Amino acid sequence: MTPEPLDALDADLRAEADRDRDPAVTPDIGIIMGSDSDLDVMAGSETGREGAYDALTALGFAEQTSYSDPPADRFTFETFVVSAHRTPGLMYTYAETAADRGIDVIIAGAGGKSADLPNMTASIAYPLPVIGVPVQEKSLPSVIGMPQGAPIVAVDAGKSYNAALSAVQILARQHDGLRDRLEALHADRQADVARVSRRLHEDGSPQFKADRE
Ligand code: RP5
Repeated sequence: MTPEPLDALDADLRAEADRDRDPAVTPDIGIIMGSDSDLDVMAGSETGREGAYDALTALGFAEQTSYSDPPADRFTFETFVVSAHRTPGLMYTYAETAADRGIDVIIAGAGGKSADLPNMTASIAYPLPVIGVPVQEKSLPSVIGMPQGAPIVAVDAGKSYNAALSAVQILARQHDGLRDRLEALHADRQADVARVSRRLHEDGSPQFKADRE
């Protein structure tokens, strides 16, 4: 017997796919992960590295949490937990409905040695592009190891931030405004490097290290 919350989530995704909403009010990017324990890597965390959530919000995307009451922002993303092994039916539904729900790119992350969510999602959602994020180093072979003719784009372990930038690069081919935002973000990062470089040079290594601690 399928548990009721799983059936309900599945039905919501399928109903949304049938609604044929204006693309301006549907999420442009879908983020999925195998477990909520992946969230710090997939979204980013205050104590660790920045993640996809941080990159997307820095680029002016808003997280869409309701299909009927979308954010005012033009560009949005959604986030779900979808387990390839524990909820394969939900994975199938998510990937199969993504394009009809307005999603243009999926970012899929999973951890462990059998990190099959990204590669299976890529197979089902094809030709929608899927960017795989190995949540751990040991997940890398199973995320990128796709057979000939079954493509996935993938980033290095833990680099969901880069996956978000890649997703926006894909969208930017159709939206000039996004290209400008990507360039501005890149310029900010370059300025950060220059600021650090000048400080290291002018303070000297011992002082720089002491200030950093
Ligand atoms: C994978 O197993 C998930 O992506 C996660 O990284 C890992 C552990 O999942 P939990 O046991 O924390 O739910 O499927």
